[in-house]
Amino acid sequence: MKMLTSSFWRGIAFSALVLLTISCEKKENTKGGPIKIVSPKSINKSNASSYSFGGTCEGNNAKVSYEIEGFTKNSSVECRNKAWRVSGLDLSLLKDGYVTIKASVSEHTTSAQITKDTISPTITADFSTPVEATYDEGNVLYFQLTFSEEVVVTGSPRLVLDIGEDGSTSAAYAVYQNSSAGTFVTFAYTVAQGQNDFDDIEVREHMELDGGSVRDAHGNDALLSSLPFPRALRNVYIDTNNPSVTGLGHDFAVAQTKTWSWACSRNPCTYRFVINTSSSHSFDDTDDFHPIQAGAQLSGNGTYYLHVQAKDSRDRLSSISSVSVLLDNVAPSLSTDPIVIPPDAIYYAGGFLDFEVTYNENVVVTGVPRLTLQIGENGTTAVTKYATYLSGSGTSTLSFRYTVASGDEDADGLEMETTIDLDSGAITDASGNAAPLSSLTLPVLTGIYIDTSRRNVTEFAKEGLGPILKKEKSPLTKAGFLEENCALPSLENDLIAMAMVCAP
Ligand SMILES: [Ca+2]
Ligand SMILES: [Ca+2]
Ligand SMILES: [Ca+2]
Ligand SMILES: [Ca+2]
Repeated sequence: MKMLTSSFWRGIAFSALVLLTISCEKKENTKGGPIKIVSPKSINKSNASSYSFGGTCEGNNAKVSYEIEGFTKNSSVECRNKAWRVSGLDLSLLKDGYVTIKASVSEHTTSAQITKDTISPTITADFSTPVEATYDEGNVLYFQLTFSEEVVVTGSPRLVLDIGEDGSTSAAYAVYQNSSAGTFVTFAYTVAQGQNDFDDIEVREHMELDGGSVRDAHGNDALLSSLPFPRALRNVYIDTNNPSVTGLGHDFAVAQTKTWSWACSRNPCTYRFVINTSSSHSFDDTDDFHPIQAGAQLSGNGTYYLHVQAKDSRDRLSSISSVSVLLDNVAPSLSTDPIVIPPDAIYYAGGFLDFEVTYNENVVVTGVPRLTLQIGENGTTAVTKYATYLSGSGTSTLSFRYTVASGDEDADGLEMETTIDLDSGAITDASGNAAPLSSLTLPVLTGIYIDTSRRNVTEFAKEGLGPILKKEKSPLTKAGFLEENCALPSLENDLIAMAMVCAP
């Protein structure tokens, strides 16, 4: 009996608990809450005209009312299977900015704030490209774009570079570098061995997404139209070859001294060099490299050679550059032969007295050096005149000329000095060593006469005896021509002046 009584009360208590439980569930189903809005997306350019959102609820068939701030067609949906969803709303007329969404079921309400952003990020005109330089294997070329607003990058968008000489380029990719969100997007390209470009690297006009994306925080794809980079990156080169010595060349001019300077096709380099008289040179492995970039040969005669080798920071060696120079520190000397003087003759007004001076090597003339003549009676009436430099610079023989002037008279033979008057000019060899000017070796000058007071063959010609003109410079004898009243025996040929007969 006791046991029956105990079982009875336990049965009553269990039934009450079941009834209570059923009663509570029924009450909450009717109310439909609590309600939530689950992770609403931003409203952006692509979803604004067909926007969907929703959340969780409890009451099946309960009426869930929603309200979007600024939207005029707010309505309600039913809670089904503990969820509610609003689809296909055209929110394109809402202003960009923060938007509040509210949802309610019976006395339960909830809200969420989202953003409407329909402006796509754009690429601005601000950018940076690699600094002007020559890049080696392992060097990194950085490119940076600036967007109009912060962007989120996924995957590995890339810029396409054309590397190589024009006409034989190959594509290379500067790939997006992970970076904190912001308006800057950086791309990097690491130079690989074997690549070279000595006529500017080029960048193609468009970025490749390569399966990635560039969007703002609200899901708007960035507008990736033309990049702001110049197509060719001026003075941006790639050189993965071994270094080479630059700045050297053979000298074709003779010099007294020579100072060479050199550089390297890339920086930094160190160098070793030697100057000798051999056209080729091999360095020993023990010859050290130094940062020195100049060497000099300050004396000597003959051909000297500079040999330079460079080493870059990766211990790659250049080939040996060898250049030469011809040094001359020996002054010219005068030929021991007498100078060449005008032929013995009588010279008239307008006639030329031509001289030649010869050195043992080629000389260079600047200005108008001259030979000093004395025209007139020796020791009394003689006056100084000059046979001036005429031609011959660059050769070993210089020509000088005096043109007989009206009034010149010298009946006892020409005289001249044994020193060349530079008259502010210069005579040197090709390297600048001054040529000697004094101690000219003179031949005998006493057969050279000047007579401008008497009729000469030119004047005869003016009188109509044309053919005689050709013999103006004929070596007429002094005795034959100083006489008055010369007669012309015939006009048959140009030797007529030689045959001219003068009256006693
Ligand atoms: Ca935006
Ligand atoms: Ca190129
Ligand atoms: Ca010389
Ligand atoms: Ca004289």
